Amino acid sequence: MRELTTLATMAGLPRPTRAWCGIAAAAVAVGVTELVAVPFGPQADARTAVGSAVIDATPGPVKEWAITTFGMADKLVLSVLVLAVIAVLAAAGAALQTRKLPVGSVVIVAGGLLGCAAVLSRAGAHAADVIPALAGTVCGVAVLQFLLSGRITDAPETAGGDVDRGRRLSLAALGVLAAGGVAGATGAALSRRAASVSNDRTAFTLPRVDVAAPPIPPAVQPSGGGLPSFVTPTADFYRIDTALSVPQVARDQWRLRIHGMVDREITYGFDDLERFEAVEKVVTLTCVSNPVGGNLISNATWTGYRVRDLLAQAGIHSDADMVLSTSHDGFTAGTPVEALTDSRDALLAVGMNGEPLPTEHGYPARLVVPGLYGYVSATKWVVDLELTRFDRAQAYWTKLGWSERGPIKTESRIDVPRSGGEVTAGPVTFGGVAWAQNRGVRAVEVRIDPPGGQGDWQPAELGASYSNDTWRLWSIDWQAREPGLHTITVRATDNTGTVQTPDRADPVPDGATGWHSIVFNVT
Ligand SMILES: Nc1nc2c(c(=O)[nH]1)N[C@H]1C(S)=C(S)[C@@H](COP(=O)(O)O)O[C@H]1N2
Ligand SMILES: [Mo]
Repeated sequence: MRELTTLATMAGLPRPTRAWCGIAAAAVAVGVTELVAVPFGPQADARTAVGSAVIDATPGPVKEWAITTFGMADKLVLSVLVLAVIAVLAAAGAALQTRKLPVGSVVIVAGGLLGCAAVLSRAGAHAADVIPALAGTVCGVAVLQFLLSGRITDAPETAGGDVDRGRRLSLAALGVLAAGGVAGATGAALSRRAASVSNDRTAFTLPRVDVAAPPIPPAVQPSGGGLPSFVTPTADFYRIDTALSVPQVARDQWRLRIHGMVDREITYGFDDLERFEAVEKVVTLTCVSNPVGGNLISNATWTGYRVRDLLAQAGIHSDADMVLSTSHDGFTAGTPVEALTDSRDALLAVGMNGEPLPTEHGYPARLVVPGLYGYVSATKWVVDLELTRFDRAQAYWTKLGWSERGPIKTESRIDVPRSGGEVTAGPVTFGGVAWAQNRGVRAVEVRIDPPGGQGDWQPAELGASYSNDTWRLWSIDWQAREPGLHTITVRATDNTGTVQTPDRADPVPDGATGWHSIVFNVT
């Protein structure tokens, strides 16, 4: 008799209500997984593992599209997307579930097994790390079976007909959904807290600098408001990486292994670094994915040790031409040996703007190589340097179709006015930045086209040149007269005399080119 009622109830439940139950059950599955994962450690977090697996499996062009479209919000978008896909599948499964065909439960089990597989595919995972995902799956299925069993809708006081029964079930599902959400958020927060190296970081005092960076003259900043500051405040520094959760590496856990084509393999602990001269350098980092006019470029003062000094102890073979650096989370970059050993003083940086590296910028140590895009040089959370050859090894982005070499191209950007901005007639100051790291910027020219016409190239006023490895700020005074839409265009010339090319190139495979233009309205 019970069987019959249940069957009838389930068939009688509207599809949207059942879909709701599916979403609620999935929330419980994810929430319990997150909560149970706390004592296991970050490697047992199935949600992050799935996200990371998605990042790894995403084709290069799609990754590039995601970075240029979402920029630094790419990880948030991915996390929301993963949860949305789970919700949609769970909803569809539950909507189709019948007594004979438990589609919703099958979907949850399949998702759970995928989660387990993702966990096991990550570096450093143990068999036991699938326990949280299994526990989550069992709870998710149990909750779905319970919600759809009819036990809520069949309670004796359900006399008000289908509408009431549906509403009561929807409310129950909502409660379950909230519980799953709270469990998940709590679990994620506890995991983050447990793994966090923020205390380790706070306790770290930067080494006393042996070779200080030259002081930064105020003249690096030209007149005119709205320009970025020459040194980017750490909080505003762009961030790009493939790490869905920021790797947490404590100093006493950190090792840097140097091996491959060397006379003797060396492994440094963090304290071993004190033997080397501490160097401070101001270097502008740039991402290869920075579109023309984009903001994936920032400048900081870095404190660290010359990579050259660290490598010298190992004795580099003369036929090695690449250093393959690997991060704690498995990212790799291939950097020419020359760029790491010549006079540009590539750094193993431990400090940024006078503070320990922020975790998201590579704590406790990362590479900073003047003149090269980050994807071939700036490995964060770096733990391994292998001396090898470009004809033997490939790095993360090179495997996906990016160029094996990534020297930064001569480019410039307009920061003022803003695209589509309004400018009132009278005197105004426009400005922006220009960069050609390792060569340096010699000149910046600006062209302002009036409505229906074309202006002449005029030299911009340049902020003082700090070094060839840093960007240069520019500004230009202008009289706004004629009302209407104007176009402003900028181009830089580097110290080799090369003028920034007008030819548009995509960020793939080795960096965007083209002139940055902005349309503004004089009123
Ligand atoms: N471990 C790791 N290091 C990494 C990356 C990464 O994905 N993982 N991305 C690189 C890229 S593409 C860039 S542009 C720089 C960005 O450094 P930032 O986030 O400190 O600005 O880091 C580089 N180092
Ligand atoms: Mo990058």
